[in-house]
Amino acid sequence: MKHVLAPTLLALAGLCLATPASAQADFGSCLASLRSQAAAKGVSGQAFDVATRGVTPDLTILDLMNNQPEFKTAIWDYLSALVDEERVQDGRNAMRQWGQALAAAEARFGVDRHAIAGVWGVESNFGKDIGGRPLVQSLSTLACYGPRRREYFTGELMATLKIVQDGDINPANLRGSWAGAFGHTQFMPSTFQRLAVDGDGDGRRDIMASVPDAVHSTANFLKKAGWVNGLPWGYEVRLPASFNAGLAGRKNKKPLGTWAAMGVTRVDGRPLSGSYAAGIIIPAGVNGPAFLVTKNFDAVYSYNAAESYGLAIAILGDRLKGLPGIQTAWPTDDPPLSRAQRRELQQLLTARGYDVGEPDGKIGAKTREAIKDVERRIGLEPRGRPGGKVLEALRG
Ligand SMILES: [Ca+2]
Repeated sequence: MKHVLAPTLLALAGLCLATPASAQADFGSCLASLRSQAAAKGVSGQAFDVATRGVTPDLTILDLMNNQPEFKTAIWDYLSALVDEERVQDGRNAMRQWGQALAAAEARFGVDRHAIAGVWGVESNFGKDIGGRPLVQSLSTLACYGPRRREYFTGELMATLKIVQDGDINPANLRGSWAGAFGHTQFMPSTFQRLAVDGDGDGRRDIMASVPDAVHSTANFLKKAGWVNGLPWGYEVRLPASFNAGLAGRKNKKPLGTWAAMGVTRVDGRPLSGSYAAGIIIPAGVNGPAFLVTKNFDAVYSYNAAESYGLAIAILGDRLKGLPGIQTAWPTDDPPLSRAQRRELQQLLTARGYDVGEPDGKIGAKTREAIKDVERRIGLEPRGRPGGKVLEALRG
């Protein structure tokens, strides 16, 4: 739920911001207008005033939008940070610790606990990375100053105020990403309203403080998105040399027998058999890994409407089940880095005198600029990409 704004929408060149003092004055009149909209949505004036008391706009959010990387992240870079050994180990620990809650959610909604854990791990790193920005502040900033989609963020602000008014979550705890996704499941407030459920039986839905509430809510999301109990999400396949790439696509589902007749085989050597339909996706083209995907992949896909994202959850779930990760090599000669390797890269950059901030494995604007410098020196296009060649150069 984090990526509600496509990076292309965030190229906000020339965005003109008011000075802080006049922004503050504008913000006051913007809030007054939001207050009457809230009243029309059933949010009491008192609840609105309590939630917005002392709130100032957070203009750094608009800077964050501006600092999105300008090139599209390759799927292998995306996956190598989201599904690395560290996250698999953290996931095993989380599944052990919260085994009862996961089993209860699986039984209640008929959704595989590994898929639930996959979402949890990718969305919030099992609750360790839930975002620390006060939701009312972020969403009122975006509702008042957002360069696009102000109506959308106004709606999310209204949903947030309802959550506070209904007493599900202590407003002091209501923090999340700059775009307003929050909690272990990183639901947007309107998604919370539609789909969050009580998992621990205390009568409240609290995806911030209660892991059982979060995993039950995730299971409910996947169930409502069409998850079929007992159906695999899919698996990696090998395509025949003659495969027509035009047949690829999540939505182009065919019976397994049709694919088998074309010469598609499972990469693990098991037979392609089952009485369901599936599509084939080739995220990096016919020369990279290929996956056969069922309706359950669509359910995971709907969490964030991105193939790469759905694949991260699916593969993490597989790894947590004890299955191997992706077998086929990605079509690149510059291998992607895990988070541990990204931290090493940042430490090496620091040792060379670059200011990259804390080596946290997150590739922010400072790290990108430093990497661009190294890329130039070793004859690569300066893109700010944390890749194996840059790491090797710094090690040497
Ligand atoms: Ca609860």
